[in-house]
Amino acid sequence: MQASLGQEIRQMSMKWGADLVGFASIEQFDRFPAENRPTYTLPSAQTVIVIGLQMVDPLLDLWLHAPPTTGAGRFSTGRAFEDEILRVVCYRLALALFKRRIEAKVLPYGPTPEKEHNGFIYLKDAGVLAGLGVIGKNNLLITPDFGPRIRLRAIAISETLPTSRMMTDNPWCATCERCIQACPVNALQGGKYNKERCLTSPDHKRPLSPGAELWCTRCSCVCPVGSRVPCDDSLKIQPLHRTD
Ligand code: B12
Ligand code: SF4
Ligand code: SF4
Repeated sequence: MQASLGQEIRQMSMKWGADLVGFASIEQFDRFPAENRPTYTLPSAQTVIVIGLQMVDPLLDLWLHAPPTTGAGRFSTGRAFEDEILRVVCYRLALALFKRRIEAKVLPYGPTPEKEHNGFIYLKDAGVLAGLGVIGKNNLLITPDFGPRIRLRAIAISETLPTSRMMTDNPWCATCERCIQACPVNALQGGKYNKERCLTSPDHKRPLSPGAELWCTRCSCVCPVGSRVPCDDSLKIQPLHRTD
């Protein structure tokens, strides 16, 4: 096992902008469907590196779309500043490893309208397995330093590295219900996340311009864990128009 390579990967990732880095072994992903395992993208995968970026401002969580000249492209190329930073960190890392003849693949972010099964992995779960934190009552990965205000991305590599220790306790949620109370559509009631309800939130897809919109962040904004940076997702600027 290459402890020094793990440390080097951590240092490189942090230098390029990552706030959290964790390592999970490939066997830990056996619990997921085959099309949601890292081996779908990299059959020789041995270790999964999970990279986290602190969400410092809800506006950086902005989703940008192709110019709305045609209906077709509009929702197919969504990307946000934070995800772009994460992508750059991951691709730089993959390139650095490739130069050392280590196979490395940045794992797909999520299903696309064109391809439901594209090998995307469950990033929150990967974050838990890589020791970054635990799943909170808000159904998000909460981390000691940043709470749930962290976005994630992962790389699979063909090298076996020492794995991070998983957090077994959640010391925060037992006496707290802030996220449950803050949800505008009661999607977190009863201790179970209700995706259908969540999707009806009036705070999802708030348009700021014809090509940019914001998603609801209430259940992460209100979480007291690691809230060193104040989080306020009430926009001071008025949306230009609504498209729906
Ligand atoms: C599709 C999607 C959505 C959909 C549906 C979400 C869903 N959960 O079904 C919609 C659009 C509604 C959505 C909303 C949001 N999302 Co979203 N979403 C995704 C995406 C692309 C896939 C998620 C998925 O399908 N997961 C699989 C399902 C089965 O997971 P699940 O229902 O949440 O249940 C799992 C956990 O509860 C877990 N679990 C519970 N306890 C434990 C314990 C252990 C030990 C383990 C291992 C696992 C575990 O097990 C369940 C099954 O695996 C991911 C990116 C990715 N590739 O992971 C981002 C992602 C989950 N979203 C994210 C965010 C931030 C949001 C929003 C805040 C909106 C926003 N501003 O971006 C809201 C939050 C809603 C909420 N409270 O969960 C972040 C979460 C970051 C974090 N800190 O957790 C992710 C990881 C994107 C990213 N790049 O960082 N999302
Ligand atoms: S993202 Fe918004 S609607 Fe969805 S669970 Fe969180 S607070 Fe509720
Ligand atoms: S707001 Fe409270 S209950 Fe919700 S995830 Fe954070 S600590 Fe847990």
